[in-house]
Amino acid sequence: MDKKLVFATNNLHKLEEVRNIIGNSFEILSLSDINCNDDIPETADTFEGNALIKARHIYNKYGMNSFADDSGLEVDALDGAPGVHSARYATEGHDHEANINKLLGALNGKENRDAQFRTVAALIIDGKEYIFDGIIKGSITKERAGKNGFGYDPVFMPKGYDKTFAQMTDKEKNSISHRAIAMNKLNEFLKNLPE
Ligand code: ITT
Repeated sequence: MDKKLVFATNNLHKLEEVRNIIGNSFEILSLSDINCNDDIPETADTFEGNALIKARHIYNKYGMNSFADDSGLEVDALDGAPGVHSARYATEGHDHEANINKLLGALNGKENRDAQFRTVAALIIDGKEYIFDGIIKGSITKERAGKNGFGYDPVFMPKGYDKTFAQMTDKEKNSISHRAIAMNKLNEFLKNLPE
Protein backbone atom coordinates (compact mmCIF):
# COMPACT_ATOMS: atom_id res chain seq x y z
CA MET A 1 0.00 0.00 0.00
CA ASP A 2 0.84 3.68 -0.33
CA LYS A 3 3.24 4.60 2.48
CA LYS A 4 1.87 8.12 2.79
CA LEU A 5 -0.50 9.41 5.42
CA VAL A 6 -1.92 12.88 5.91
CA PHE A 7 -1.94 14.08 9.50
CA ALA A 8 -4.96 16.41 9.72
CA THR A 9 -3.65 18.95 12.18
CA ASN A 10 -2.84 22.65 12.15
CA ASN A 11 -0.73 22.27 15.27
CA LEU A 12 2.95 22.19 14.28
CA HIS A 13 4.04 20.90 17.70
CA LYS A 14 1.76 17.91 17.29
CA LEU A 15 3.05 17.34 13.77
CA GLU A 16 6.63 17.27 15.02
CA GLU A 17 5.78 15.00 17.96
CA VAL A 18 3.97 12.54 15.74
CA ARG A 19 6.59 12.53 12.98
CA ASN A 20 9.09 11.48 15.64
CA ILE A 21 6.91 8.50 16.52
CA ILE A 22 5.58 7.30 13.14
CA GLY A 23 7.93 8.98 10.69
CA ASN A 24 10.13 5.93 10.17
CA SER A 25 7.47 3.67 8.75
CA PHE A 26 5.30 6.21 6.91
CA GLU A 27 5.78 9.54 5.21
CA ILE A 28 3.61 11.94 7.22
CA LEU A 29 2.19 14.76 5.12
CA SER A 30 0.90 17.90 6.78
CA LEU A 31 -2.16 19.89 5.69
CA SER A 32 0.13 22.46 4.10
CA ASP A 33 1.97 19.68 2.20
CA ILE A 34 -1.35 18.91 0.45
CA ASN A 35 -2.31 22.61 0.13
CA CYS A 36 -5.25 22.26 2.46
CA ASN A 37 -6.07 25.53 4.22
CA ASP A 38 -9.49 24.46 5.43
CA ASP A 39 -10.48 25.35 8.94
CA ILE A 40 -12.10 22.01 9.77
CA PRO A 41 -14.87 22.63 12.32
CA GLU A 42 -14.57 20.51 15.45
CA THR A 43 -18.24 20.37 16.30
CA ALA A 44 -18.54 16.99 18.04
CA ASP A 45 -18.80 16.76 21.80
CA THR A 46 -16.35 13.87 22.15
CA PHE A 47 -12.65 13.50 21.32
CA GLU A 48 -13.46 10.54 19.10
CA GLY A 49 -16.10 12.49 17.19
CA ASN A 50 -13.76 15.39 16.52
CA ALA A 51 -10.85 13.17 15.51
CA LEU A 52 -13.13 11.41 13.02
CA ILE A 53 -14.40 14.71 11.59
CA LYS A 54 -10.81 15.83 10.84
CA ALA A 55 -9.66 12.51 9.35
CA ARG A 56 -12.85 12.07 7.28
CA HIS A 57 -12.56 15.60 5.89
CA ILE A 58 -9.21 14.72 4.32
CA TYR A 59 -10.19 11.25 3.17
CA ASN A 60 -13.44 12.45 1.58
CA LYS A 61 -12.07 15.61 -0.04
CA TYR A 62 -8.61 14.42 -1.15
CA GLY A 63 -9.03 10.65 -1.30
CA MET A 64 -5.88 10.20 0.77
CA ASN A 65 -5.38 7.93 3.76
CA SER A 66 -5.30 10.11 6.82
CA PHE A 67 -5.40 10.34 10.56
CA ALA A 68 -6.12 13.01 13.14
CA ASP A 69 -6.15 13.28 16.87
CA ASP A 70 -8.25 15.22 19.25
CA SER A 71 -6.75 15.73 22.65
CA GLY A 72 -7.40 17.66 25.78
CA LEU A 73 -6.97 18.08 29.47
CA GLU A 74 -9.51 16.65 31.89
CA VAL A 75 -9.38 18.02 35.44
CA ASP A 76 -11.08 16.03 38.21
CA ALA A 77 -12.10 19.00 40.40
CA LEU A 78 -13.65 20.67 37.34
CA ASP A 79 -15.76 17.62 36.40
CA GLY A 80 -13.54 16.83 33.41
CA ALA A 81 -13.29 20.39 32.05
CA PRO A 82 -11.82 21.81 29.89
CA GLY A 83 -12.03 18.44 28.03
CA VAL A 84 -13.03 18.76 24.37
CA HIS A 85 -13.01 22.53 24.83
CA SER A 86 -9.33 22.63 25.87
CA ALA A 87 -8.16 24.76 22.91
CA ARG A 88 -10.93 27.33 23.39
CA TYR A 89 -11.29 27.20 27.16
CA ALA A 90 -10.66 30.93 27.79
CA THR A 91 -11.32 32.49 24.38
CA GLU A 92 -12.33 31.46 20.86
CA GLY A 93 -8.71 31.64 19.70
CA HIS A 94 -6.05 29.09 20.70
CA ASP A 95 -4.67 31.36 23.41
CA HIS A 96 -2.54 29.04 25.54
CA GLU A 97 -1.58 31.74 28.06
CA ALA A 98 -5.19 32.76 28.66
CA ASN A 99 -6.21 29.09 28.95
CA ILE A 100 -3.59 28.44 31.63
CA ASN A 101 -4.60 31.59 33.54
CA LYS A 102 -8.22 30.51 33.52
CA LEU A 103 -7.30 26.99 34.65
CA LEU A 104 -5.12 28.20 37.53
CA GLY A 105 -7.90 30.58 38.57
CA ALA A 106 -10.52 27.82 38.50
CA LEU A 107 -8.33 25.61 40.71
CA ASN A 108 -7.40 28.37 43.13
CA GLY A 109 -8.01 27.12 46.69
CA LYS A 110 -8.94 23.58 45.57
CA GLU A 111 -7.16 20.66 47.25
CA ASN A 112 -7.62 18.18 44.45
CA ARG A 113 -5.44 19.10 41.46
CA ASP A 114 -5.57 15.68 39.75
CA ALA A 115 -5.88 15.77 35.98
CA GLN A 116 -5.24 13.70 32.89
CA PHE A 117 -4.39 14.37 29.29
CA ARG A 118 -6.31 12.24 26.82
CA THR A 119 -5.86 11.67 23.11
CA VAL A 120 -8.13 9.86 20.74
CA ALA A 121 -6.67 9.23 17.28
CA ALA A 122 -8.78 8.29 14.26
CA LEU A 123 -7.17 6.60 11.26
CA ILE A 124 -8.78 6.05 7.87
CA ILE A 125 -7.17 3.56 5.52
CA ASP A 126 -8.93 2.82 2.25
CA GLY A 127 -12.25 3.92 3.75
CA LYS A 128 -11.97 1.84 6.92
CA GLU A 129 -11.91 3.69 10.25
CA TYR A 130 -9.83 2.74 13.29
CA ILE A 131 -9.63 4.39 16.74
CA PHE A 132 -6.69 4.47 19.20
CA ASP A 133 -6.51 6.17 22.58
CA GLY A 134 -3.98 7.27 25.17
CA ILE A 135 -4.18 8.68 28.69
CA ILE A 136 -1.56 10.08 31.04
CA LYS A 137 -2.45 10.93 34.61
CA GLY A 138 -0.90 13.73 36.61
CA SER A 139 -1.68 16.98 38.37
CA ILE A 140 -1.91 20.70 37.76
CA THR A 141 0.93 22.68 39.34
CA LYS A 142 0.28 26.00 41.10
CA GLU A 143 2.65 27.90 38.80
CA ARG A 144 4.05 27.54 35.31
CA ALA A 145 7.40 25.79 34.90
CA GLY A 146 9.34 25.14 31.70
CA LYS A 147 9.39 26.46 28.15
CA ASN A 148 9.08 23.38 25.93
CA GLY A 149 5.98 21.83 24.41
CA PHE A 150 2.72 23.73 23.99
CA GLY A 151 -0.73 24.27 25.46
CA TYR A 152 -1.06 23.29 29.11
CA ASP A 153 2.40 21.68 29.25
CA PRO A 154 3.86 24.30 31.68
CA VAL A 155 1.31 23.37 34.38
CA PHE A 156 0.92 19.61 33.84
CA MET A 157 3.11 17.35 35.97
CA PRO A 158 2.79 13.66 35.08
CA LYS A 159 2.39 11.23 37.97
CA GLY A 160 5.75 9.90 39.20
CA TYR A 161 7.77 12.88 37.88
CA ASP A 162 8.91 16.08 39.56
CA LYS A 163 8.82 18.22 36.45
CA THR A 164 6.16 19.47 34.07
CA PHE A 165 5.80 18.41 30.44
CA ALA A 166 7.26 21.81 29.53
CA GLN A 167 10.43 21.02 31.51
CA MET A 168 10.96 17.79 29.59
CA THR A 169 12.81 17.41 26.33
CA ASP A 170 10.66 16.45 23.34
CA LYS A 171 12.13 12.98 23.61
CA GLU A 172 11.12 12.61 27.26
CA LYS A 173 7.58 13.90 26.67
CA ASN A 174 7.26 11.66 23.61
CA SER A 175 8.17 8.60 25.63
CA ILE A 176 5.23 8.97 28.05
CA SER A 177 2.59 11.37 26.70
CA HIS A 178 -1.07 10.66 25.99
CA ARG A 179 -0.43 11.35 22.30
CA ALA A 180 2.62 9.06 22.27
CA ILE A 181 0.57 6.23 23.79
CA ALA A 182 -2.18 6.60 21.17
CA MET A 183 0.30 7.10 18.30
CA ASN A 184 2.39 4.09 19.33
CA LYS A 185 -0.76 1.98 19.13
CA LEU A 186 -1.50 3.47 15.71
CA ASN A 187 2.09 2.82 14.63
CA GLU A 188 1.93 -0.82 15.73
CA PHE A 189 -1.27 -1.19 13.75
CA LEU A 190 0.36 0.34 10.64
CA LYS A 191 3.38 -1.92 10.93
CA ASN A 192 1.12 -4.96 10.91
CA LEU A 193 -0.86 -3.95 7.83
CA PRO A 194 -0.39 -6.22 4.82
CA GLU A 195 2.03 -4.73 2.25
P1 ITT B 1 -5.58 20.46 15.70
O1 ITT B 1 -7.04 20.35 16.07
O2 ITT B 1 -5.32 21.30 14.50
O3 ITT B 1 -4.90 19.12 15.62
P2 ITT B 1 -5.28 21.72 18.31
O4 ITT B 1 -4.17 22.49 18.92
O5 ITT B 1 -6.64 22.33 18.24
O6 ITT B 1 -4.79 21.21 16.90
P3 ITT B 1 -6.48 19.55 19.87
O7 ITT B 1 -7.84 20.02 19.46
O8 ITT B 1 -6.20 18.10 19.76
O9 ITT B 1 -5.35 20.36 19.09
O10 ITT B 1 -6.12 19.94 21.36
C1 ITT B 1 -6.87 20.82 22.10
C2 ITT B 1 -6.05 21.53 23.12
O11 ITT B 1 -5.69 20.64 24.17
C3 ITT B 1 -4.73 22.13 22.63
O12 ITT B 1 -4.89 23.37 21.99
C4 ITT B 1 -4.01 22.26 23.95
O13 ITT B 1 -4.45 23.40 24.64
C5 ITT B 1 -4.45 21.01 24.71
N1 ITT B 1 -3.48 19.92 24.51
C6 ITT B 1 -3.62 18.82 23.73
N2 ITT B 1 -2.50 18.07 23.77
C7 ITT B 1 -1.63 18.73 24.58
C8 ITT B 1 -0.31 18.48 25.00
O14 ITT B 1 0.38 17.43 24.59
N3 ITT B 1 0.27 19.36 25.82
C9 ITT B 1 -0.40 20.45 26.23
N4 ITT B 1 -1.63 20.77 25.87
C10 ITT B 1 -2.27 19.92 25.05
